[in-house]
Amino acid sequence: MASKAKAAAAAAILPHDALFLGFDSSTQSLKATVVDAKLRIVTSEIVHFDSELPHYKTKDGVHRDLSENGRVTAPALMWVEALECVLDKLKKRSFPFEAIKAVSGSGQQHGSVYWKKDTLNSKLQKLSHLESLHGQLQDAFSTIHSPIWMDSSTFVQCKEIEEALGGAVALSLLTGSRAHERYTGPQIRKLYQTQKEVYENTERISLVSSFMASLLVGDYVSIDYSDAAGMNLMDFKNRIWSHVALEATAPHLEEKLGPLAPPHAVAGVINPFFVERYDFSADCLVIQWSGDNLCSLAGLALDHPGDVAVSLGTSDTVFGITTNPLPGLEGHIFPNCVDPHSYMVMLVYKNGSLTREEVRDRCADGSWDHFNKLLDETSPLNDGKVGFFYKYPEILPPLPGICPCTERTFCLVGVHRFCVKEAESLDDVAEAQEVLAFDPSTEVRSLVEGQFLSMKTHSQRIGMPMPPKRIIATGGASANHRLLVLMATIFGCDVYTAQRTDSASLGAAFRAAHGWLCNDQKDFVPIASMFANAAEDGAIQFKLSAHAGPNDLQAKFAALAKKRAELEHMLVAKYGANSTL
Ligand code: XUL
Repeated sequence: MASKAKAAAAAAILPHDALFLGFDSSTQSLKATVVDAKLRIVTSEIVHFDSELPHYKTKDGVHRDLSENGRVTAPALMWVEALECVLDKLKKRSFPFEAIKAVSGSGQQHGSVYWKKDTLNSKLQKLSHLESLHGQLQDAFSTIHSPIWMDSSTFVQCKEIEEALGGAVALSLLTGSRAHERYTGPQIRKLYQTQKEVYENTERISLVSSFMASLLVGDYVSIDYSDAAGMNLMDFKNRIWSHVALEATAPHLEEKLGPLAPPHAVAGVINPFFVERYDFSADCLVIQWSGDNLCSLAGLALDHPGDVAVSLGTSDTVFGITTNPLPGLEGHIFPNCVDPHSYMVMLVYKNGSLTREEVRDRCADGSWDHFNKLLDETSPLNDGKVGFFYKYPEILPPLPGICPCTERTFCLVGVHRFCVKEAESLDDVAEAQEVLAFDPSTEVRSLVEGQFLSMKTHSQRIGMPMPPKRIIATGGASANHRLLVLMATIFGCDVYTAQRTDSASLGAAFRAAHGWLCNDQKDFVPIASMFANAAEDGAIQFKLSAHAGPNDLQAKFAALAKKRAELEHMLVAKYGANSTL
């Protein structure tokens, strides 16, 4: 080990008896995960909103407003009560709260909480341990309905904000993403336009992450600049609020948002409420909370540019670290929450496991074994047979049209199949004829190769180094080894697997330890040096599941990826002709 790295690792040693607590305030539950100084998981606990807090009457953790298309909210008070509930559960098990040196957390991204005027002085800074937290805060919000990431009711506001900023690309270049209906800026604008009195009566707007941190500190906690990139309000390169974006959103917004903070910073010490009730140590630090996807990046121990995670779940998600992000119409860019010099780029596909299951049911009698056999019957590259499977309207690529009557976007669904030849040039590919059907084995391979080829192309387009350094695969479908082999060949790197499903709360616990270290060293400490001191049986060990594969095959896949991208471009031009993209 070079002497600089040795010194960093030596500085990154956590006190041997310390514990670090990470929460994940997600859509359906609040989870707590505790790690020790060697980053081994000590314990975890969870509260499910629907079943354990039924009086909030949520379904899957949310309220769907039947009177307004696309409106999805959650009651902020439920998240407060969940915090008490999860801590009560740990207390019942005689958990040694006093050993916790620092706490941090992960929150579902984009959701916003509206604190009513005068709440800070009269309630939040005056918490009494003799009463419940949710009892004391039940009248703390100017609206009890917090819009969350599932909301898609702000189409109009997205267009207004994009127009005011010079278009979707300009907004993305400034804030890291084009306007998205779930993003907080468009949500705040809608609240300002449709419930002005609520907006006026709000003294502070928090994200779910900074809201939960505020409860622990008993004061308003800043929004961290990683989660802030999910708002369409922050100049993501300079990590400051963008005045043009603020003005295009709502008046006097900066004073309601408060200052931004680095994600590894100390937000404060834990409020006496938690010391009295649960026996936390009075000097336990609260480290800034951040967004769930960002915390997952930390939980999967991605710590260098070129590290990528691919989650094969209901929707497929790809995220990774880069120092050279390329904002555009696709994907999302956030400052990395464990490294001030790099960024996390993220792509979300709607056609993930449900689309794989649809092809399995149609071609393989509903059996994964049969699906795998069909995959084995065909060779890599599928003899040039390329497919695009959109069971659901896809985000990547977006294929939207604008409905002339409602002016709402609609997206095309369906399957598009093409045959291309190895010798063809990209111009020839643009002329390729669509075919109506493939045989079952060709269909199966064109689906899975297509999904990975698309991930590779779009990741590269948003600035991910290619090939990646390594991929950590997660999610249900990562149990299928054949998919991992294909992923390794197409991306051209080794693929590791992580079987744990709690990367967000685990990442929050790692971030608590990391924030504590940075504070202890009075300087930023690279998280990699903290990971270097983890135990062999710690939570950052992953299994090597598939090797990169032969170079010549990788090169052929790279050529096929280009041809597929050309076909995709053609589809967007054809079906997205009326769109504003
Ligand atoms: C990310 C997003 C979701 C939520 C889920 O942009 O909207 O992944 O963070 O909690």
